[in-house]
Amino acid sequence: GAERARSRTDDPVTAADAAREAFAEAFGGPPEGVWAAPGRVNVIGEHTDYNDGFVLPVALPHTTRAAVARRDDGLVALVSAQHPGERVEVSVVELAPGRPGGWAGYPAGVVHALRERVPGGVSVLVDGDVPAGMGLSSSAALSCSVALALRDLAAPDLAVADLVDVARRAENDFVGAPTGILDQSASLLCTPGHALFLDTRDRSTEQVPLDLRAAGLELLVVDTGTTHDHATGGYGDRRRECEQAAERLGVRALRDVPDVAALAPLDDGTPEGTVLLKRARHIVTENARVLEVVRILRETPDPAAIGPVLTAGHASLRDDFEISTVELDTAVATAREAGAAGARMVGGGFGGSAVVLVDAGRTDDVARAIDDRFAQQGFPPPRAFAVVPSTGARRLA
Ligand code: GAF
Repeated sequence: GAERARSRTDDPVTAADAAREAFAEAFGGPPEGVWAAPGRVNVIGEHTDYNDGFVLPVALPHTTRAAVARRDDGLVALVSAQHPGERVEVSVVELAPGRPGGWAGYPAGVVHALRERVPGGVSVLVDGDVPAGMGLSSSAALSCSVALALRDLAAPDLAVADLVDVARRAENDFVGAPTGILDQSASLLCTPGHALFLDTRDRSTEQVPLDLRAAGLELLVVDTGTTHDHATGGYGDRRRECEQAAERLGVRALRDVPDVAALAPLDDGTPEGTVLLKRARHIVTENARVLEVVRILRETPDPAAIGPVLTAGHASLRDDFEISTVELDTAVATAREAGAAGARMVGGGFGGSAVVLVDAGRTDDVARAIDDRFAQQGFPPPRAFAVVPSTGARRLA
């Protein structure tokens, strides 16, 4: 059945205390503060961010906490409660893309991006409960918690919105994952009870009310247990295909394509042209779906009406963008058959989670139907939990 999102983050005081204690144990003294940044689930607008398009994420209740203190010996010392025994120490001046790698690359990349502000170095303890590799943006939660900490401690002139680029540079240039700004924007800028409507071209935002509980709805995240890694493989391929399609169409970005009819020049009869047409068609229709969902949420008190748009988004990711998996397709189809209002895969694709919009009274039925179908198909058991649009990055203590 559906397990509620219950974690230490439900109690910020406990979460902050745990991080502070773990910091003291690792570094022999108290941190200067504790910060938290959430993972995200995108309501709609997938792979549009690096095409200058629209996105509509909500923050998860799950966060990464960073306990941080400045040092004066020029070292960056990194410890993670999720990777016990892997203490990383490197001097600020020796930080370079890929060094350190692994989980430490995200906080180290943030320190690298702000290295002039922290020449004496920092000690960082991170602790979190955003499921990793599930399309829920655990990496942005990690980098944004550290970015906000360094801003508060050493770069007060930076606005929170400026940290989107700090965290993105950590991911793109240091870790080497060619992502857009969806995840960092969601983690830093989301507010409780709202979805964040973001135009990734001009960075304008609107907080769109999304009170699921009042509408008797639940947003169920179904983690299929299949992982992805955006630093390798398909994600970068899709990004290049989108750039090629924009170039062939003579537009700055696929955002500038007004409608599907304008994609006709891509259809030159070659297999390559057919692929580019499909990739670009996903982006053009997905941008339209974001605008449609925002319109519905602004106009109707019944968010269930966005369900069919979410399901259409899944079909587009599956058939045109070709980044779904058999597990994700199965979760989405089963949710629909069990009476969900809508369902789609979320995040970068090639694994990860699906999101299901469902009447609160049906959540358990839907979760059970997915469990049963996965068992029948011989897939590993999925993990389902309900989420509410939660708070963006903040200082806890
Ligand atoms: C990943 C990336 F990090 C985001 O920038 C975005 O492109 C997303 O995949 C797909 O919408 O999470």
